[in-house]
Amino acid sequence: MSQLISDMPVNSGVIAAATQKQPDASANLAEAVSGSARWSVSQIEGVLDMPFNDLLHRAQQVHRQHHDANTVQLSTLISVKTGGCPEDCGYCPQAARYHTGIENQDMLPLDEVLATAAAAKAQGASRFCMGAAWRGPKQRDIEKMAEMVSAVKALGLETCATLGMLKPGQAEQLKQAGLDYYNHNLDTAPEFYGEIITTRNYQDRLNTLEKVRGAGIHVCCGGIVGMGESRHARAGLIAQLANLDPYPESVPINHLVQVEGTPLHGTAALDPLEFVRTVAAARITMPKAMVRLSAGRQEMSDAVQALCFLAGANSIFYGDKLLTTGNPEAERDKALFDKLGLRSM
Ligand code: SAM
Ligand code: DTB
Ligand code: SF4
Repeated sequence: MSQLISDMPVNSGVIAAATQKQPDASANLAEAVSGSARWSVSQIEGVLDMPFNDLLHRAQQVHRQHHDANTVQLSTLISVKTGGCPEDCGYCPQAARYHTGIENQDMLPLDEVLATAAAAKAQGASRFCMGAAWRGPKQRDIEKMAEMVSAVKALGLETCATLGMLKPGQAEQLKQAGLDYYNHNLDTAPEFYGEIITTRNYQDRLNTLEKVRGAGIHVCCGGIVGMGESRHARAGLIAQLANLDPYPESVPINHLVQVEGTPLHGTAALDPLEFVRTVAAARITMPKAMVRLSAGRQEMSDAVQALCFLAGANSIFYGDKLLTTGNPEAERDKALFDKLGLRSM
């Protein structure tokens, strides 16, 4: 079973140099690629502490070894069931206990979801991610989701779902229906987690990730930055993700979208360069993963987004809405891609 790691000892050959200012990370990178590397929190803190130019150079080198440097994957999100969630995630506008003014919506009918998926495909998205504001799906929900997944897949899109905690057998049902990815985030470092969520614990999240992996579904797992955490806590999150065995195929790095009515509304703003550093650390420690520049892009300048791509982000959410909050209009993203010479996939 996956275990919480703290500041654990690391395998031999893992870079000690990452904690120095001019790291030679090559030995460790080889292990990271083979999946055998184990990163300590302090090593990742060493990466985050690097001079900015060195950090971005290293991230870009790693990126180019494994990915086309000018290609970005596009996923479109839809909220198939909105609001009224019993959980207490302090960032989330969909938790029933906070008064955020969002309108609750029961599960959307299949034809509406399919129309949105077809439109996303026509706009250039390659993956369609279906999110639901549940603690976890009930059996009847899984049956409806399975139907939705199959129908979206039949349109020629990759499928992703984020439905909360899974019970035994549910991941297998989703896999059977054709689900390619399941998104379930660790959100933050273990030591900061209790400040943000109390209704499910870290191990619950690891257990769901293990069910997803066990069913043969690709894992999409990341976190949120800008919730008032320290750099040490950002290192702790990246360590948890990078030490999953294997590390996730897809790693969304969300910037907190501050929503009025949630406990985290009013959190002091994070320096955008700290966000860029976190993206770079994800790229360096998880070389083959798709690192997604996720929530928070609407509030980000083109320049900060460009730095995130330079730091190794190679996937975005595309379309004018995330789940309940805004995302850049497709036209703004097309203009940004043109400006940067980026291609979509
Ligand atoms: N209810 C399911 C769950 O929590 O697993 C699935 C949907 S939930 C909205 C998916 C993820 O969105 C959360 O784990 C969190 O990382 C991210 N998220 C939610 N609200 C956010 C916000 N205001 N800013 C940034 N990310 C957010
Ligand atoms: C992820 O890591 N970010 C997405 C997706 N996975 C489901 C969700 C972001 C939600 C932002 C707040 C909202 O729109 O409600
Ligand atoms: Fe519910 Fe998911 Fe929002 Fe947490 S993040 S309150 S589980 S919808």
